Amino acid sequence: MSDRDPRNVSSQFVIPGKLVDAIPYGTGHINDTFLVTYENNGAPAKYIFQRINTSIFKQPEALMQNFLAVTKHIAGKIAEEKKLHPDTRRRTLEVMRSSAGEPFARDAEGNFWRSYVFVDEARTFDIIETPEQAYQAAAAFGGFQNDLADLPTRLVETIPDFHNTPKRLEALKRAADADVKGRKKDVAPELDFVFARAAECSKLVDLQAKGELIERTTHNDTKLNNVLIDDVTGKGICVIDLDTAMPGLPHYDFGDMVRSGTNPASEDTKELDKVFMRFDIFEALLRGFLSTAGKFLNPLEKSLLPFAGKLITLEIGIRFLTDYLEGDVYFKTKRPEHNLDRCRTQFKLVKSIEENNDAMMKLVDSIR
Ligand code: ADP
Ligand code: GN1
Ligand code: MG
Repeated sequence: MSDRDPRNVSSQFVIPGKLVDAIPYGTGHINDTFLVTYENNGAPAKYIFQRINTSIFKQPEALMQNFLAVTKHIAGKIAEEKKLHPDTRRRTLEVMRSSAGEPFARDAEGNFWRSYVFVDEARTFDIIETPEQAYQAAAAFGGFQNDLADLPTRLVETIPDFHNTPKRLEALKRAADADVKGRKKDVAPELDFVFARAAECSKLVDLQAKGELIERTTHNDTKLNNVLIDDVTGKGICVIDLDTAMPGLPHYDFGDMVRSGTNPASEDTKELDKVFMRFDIFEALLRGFLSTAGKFLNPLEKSLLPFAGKLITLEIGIRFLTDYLEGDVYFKTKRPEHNLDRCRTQFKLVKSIEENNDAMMKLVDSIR
């Protein structure tokens, strides 16, 4: 058995029945995810098991406390809204406990594992196919922020400065100066692309420092495959991947939706001519997000949503480029140039977003 096998830890969770199958699942870049099937009284029951990447998430216990705070608060909202129908248990993640009562368990190698109930009859999309899917996913992420607007506690920052773009830029400069893998010579155009936009990197954090933008509880990893879309209703039923739920700006979430949702090609394609911003998807994301988050966003926050798409796309591109220069130590990769390919798609998308700036601003102004 590999040291990354949920069978090494499953007996520590209080889960009825017997484990009958465990397969790797999903396309995430950080944790190891498995779909695990149990048999309970002759009926199958599915769970997700995840090995938390503790070289990235250095405080897994605190992270799981965030996880519980978020899921309990959302469950409370669902009950409050009297939306108690058969779907209630599908609308937020239900964390399984260990026999010690913890929301995680450790295997013999010290790996941190968690488990939650698999939400059936729903799926995620790595590439958004229709404006309707975009609308529903964005409405779910906006609803997530809205539900957490009155969370009584400030969540722990599981990765400090996660969306601090100027700090990401500094990290890129350090990686380029150190050039530990001798890769800098291959990325001159990409470095020029970033440095030509350096002044814009601090726009949001500067406004926050001046008190003009307000910290909220945000998800911070709103890749559109982090919301489950119901097979029957087509609605965004459950927001998942809560590792980075923590204090942030609403723009980080909207920006990452634009980054991950508007591009019709994959994040790591080499066919850059296929990468661009689909305006109809942008519009659907904006309308969907405002349908639920519009309740609490002030006019300044709203007006900065188009900029957020550009900034977060640039930021993730900077992170891929940094990881390429550092020798692929952060994101999972499958080929030597994987991070560079990812960086290039992000920068191509940034260009396309820039070209659409006027139309995006006009649209956001027109939505009341
Ligand atoms: P990662 O950090 O690796 O992205 P996620 O938590 O996003 O991990 O899970 C990976 C994939 O597993 C998701 O994109 C989704 O398709 C699926 N998934 C995760 N949790 C559930 C769940 N509770 N029910 C159904 N599918 C899930
Ligand atoms: C990572 O874990 P996953 O694959 O959902 C990363 C995000 C990036 C994304 C790029 C904790 O997300 O910040 O936007 O890859 N998560 C972390 O695809 O760094
Ligand atoms: Mg994910």
